[in-house]
Amino acid sequence: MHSYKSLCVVGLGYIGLPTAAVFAKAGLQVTGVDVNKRAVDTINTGQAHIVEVDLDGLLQGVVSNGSLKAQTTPEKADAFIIAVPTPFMADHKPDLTYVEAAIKSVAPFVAEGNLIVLESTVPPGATDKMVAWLEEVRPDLKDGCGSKYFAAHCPERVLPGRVLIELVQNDRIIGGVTDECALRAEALYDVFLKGECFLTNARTAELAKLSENAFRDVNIAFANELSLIADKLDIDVWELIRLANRHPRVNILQPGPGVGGHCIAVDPYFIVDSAPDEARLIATARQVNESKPELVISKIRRAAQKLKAPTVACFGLAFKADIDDLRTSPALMITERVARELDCKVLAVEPNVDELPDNLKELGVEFSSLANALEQADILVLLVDHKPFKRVPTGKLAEKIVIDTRGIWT
Ligand code: SAJ
Repeated sequence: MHSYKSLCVVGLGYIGLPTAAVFAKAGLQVTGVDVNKRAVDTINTGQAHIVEVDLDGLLQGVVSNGSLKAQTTPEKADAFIIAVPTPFMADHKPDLTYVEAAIKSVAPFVAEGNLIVLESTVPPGATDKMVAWLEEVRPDLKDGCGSKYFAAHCPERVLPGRVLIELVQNDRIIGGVTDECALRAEALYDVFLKGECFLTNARTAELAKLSENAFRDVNIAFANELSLIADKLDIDVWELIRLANRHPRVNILQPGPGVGGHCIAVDPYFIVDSAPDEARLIATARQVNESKPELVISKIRRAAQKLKAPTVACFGLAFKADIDDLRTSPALMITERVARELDCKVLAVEPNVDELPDNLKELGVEFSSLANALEQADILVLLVDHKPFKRVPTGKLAEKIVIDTRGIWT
């Protein structure tokens, strides 16, 4: 079996940094690369520039014993992992410019026998594109994938908040450009993986990752659509779902104010872009989920119009429960729109951050404690099911207008 001694990880974000640290802990000499100099400097002090459970402690150990170092440019290694963002463009088409820049930045350092793994979530065919970009700047490697060097797509599937556990425990799909590429990539992950590796080709691995997140998006859309139907028919959607889920083969997910995060609200569009005529259900699910924040705002607007100069309290800004990540969050977007568009005072409660983001500060939104918001506000809008909100006694909600998008106060 092939053995790796050194690894270069390009992209030190929510996936790249924990991955680099776990490989370093497993004994590889790891160089992490990021264009963000501040992130690199922070990592080199043994601290993470992102929040993830137990990551700081792990980093501290591998940086101080010299097995992980960060820098802004790549260097030679036995294997390379690319874990850069793959956002979409204005028309929802995947933007692979970071992948192209990453592979071109490592290209001068790729030597015979090296392995290159693409971990970023990408549309089908992107790993082949990565290989073509490499060979464009390294003509000496032309048509050499699978013999001179090796390339594979090994998508990550870890859940924010449980990254270090899931990185090691989850099964992994290994999509080789050739069969030999897949075997070489499997040998790399074997260094730390407790889950099983499943070998396939790169295109299947690419679509498998997208399918996982589209599966969840479609199922959340089903729950969100049920919430609209139940609203119209004056039925409590939470009770409805609880009851339906007593069936042994039914497991309806939870409705909410919309779908946030960097994956589930993005990845289905990559499938739609690859097969627009066929991906009808997946495209509709995106529409249903994207319409949800607007419906919540309408509800708040209708409630506010009934009162004179009301105070609206928004509970939760993160994109899901018990995390501090406010990026791509429907809760944050709803709070911002309410502050911008409605004639009311807005309080925001977010127990997982120390201060409000600038856009809310600029709009005059007041950062409030839970107790103060429950006391002061006329309209209570529950946007995220954080633990402290679940403990609010029902008495505190009496005589208030409650708009509960997560079903914990109804
Ligand atoms: N949500 C609901 N109702 C639900 C479940 C979730 O409205 O019943 C919302 C959440 O509030 C949040 C969004 O969906 O706004 C996404 O949250 P999530 O917990 O479902 O997923 P992420 O985005 O944190 O992580 C997902 C995971 N994918 C799957 O579970 C299939 C994770 O395993 C992936 O690694 C990650 O995307 C990724 O990086 O692709």
